[in-house]
Amino acid sequence: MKRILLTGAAGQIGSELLFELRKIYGNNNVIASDIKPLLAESSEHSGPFEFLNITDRVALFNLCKRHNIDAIISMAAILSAKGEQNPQLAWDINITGLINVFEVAREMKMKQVLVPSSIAVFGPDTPRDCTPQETILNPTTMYGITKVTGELLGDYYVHRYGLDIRGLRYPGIISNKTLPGGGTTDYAIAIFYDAVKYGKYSCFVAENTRLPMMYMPDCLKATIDLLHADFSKLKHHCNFNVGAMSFSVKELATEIRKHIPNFQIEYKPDFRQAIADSWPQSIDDTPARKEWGWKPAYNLETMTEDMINAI
Ligand code: AKB
Repeated sequence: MKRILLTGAAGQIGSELLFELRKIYGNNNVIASDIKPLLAESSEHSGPFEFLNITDRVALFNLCKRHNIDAIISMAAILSAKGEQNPQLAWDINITGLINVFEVAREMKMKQVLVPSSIAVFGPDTPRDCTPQETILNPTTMYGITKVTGELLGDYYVHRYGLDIRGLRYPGIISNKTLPGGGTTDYAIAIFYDAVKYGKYSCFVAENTRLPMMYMPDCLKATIDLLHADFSKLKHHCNFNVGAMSFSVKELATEIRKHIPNFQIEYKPDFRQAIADSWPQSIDDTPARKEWGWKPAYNLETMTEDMINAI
């Protein structure tokens, strides 16, 4: 039986992953942790929660010992836009925090570690369409730099110490339970809330900005499928591309208008435009499909319908 520590459990992905993990492993076998309290009261009461600053290795080690942890899923991270506003913080959380997780896992001989990466590992000189998993990785954001470093570190711990570490590159994740914070792809969520509430949205990237995106149910499925994949069958470990859908803001607005016909959108690109322009428009996820059977369920139409109904 696994005893899992989930860091970043109050975040956009962590808060929903927590419920899925508790369904599979049992409430008391999944310890939620974050630097801030969990938002939904129900999550707090569905199982153990601990405050944790991931940059504090001693606190992380003590928590893992106290709860007899044998697997860590580390969702704590500073995302791309916030990372550009505070690069040092992004490095501290995304790299110091990550190496703490790897070191504690090594010392305690843990069974498994899962750490997410991101499409932010790619940069302006990466091929932008159907971007392969193995290609040029020269990111121009601090977030991207930490994610490339994290993938390399993860692979290092696999080969050097024989640890079971896995990771996948999330595209923009669209969801309707916990709002994201500090990402470039956040517009693809804010647009739905403003469309439903006000019938209009002011977008911080231009209308032709096209990025790879994924709906939360697929994100949870990808994460759990990779977690359960047979390690001996994996040729890659910490850098799986996972694709689902890819659309421009203009195409998303058109899709929203099928449900909210008078929806209005204006474009006021800010510093996040340059980040979006440095990322792929669509990605090739052949290794994830071949090595652990990845297959998304949602496309632009089904995701939009579900989002609007949920909000
Ligand atoms: C961000 O926009 O920073 C994240 C990501 C693509 O990793 N959503």
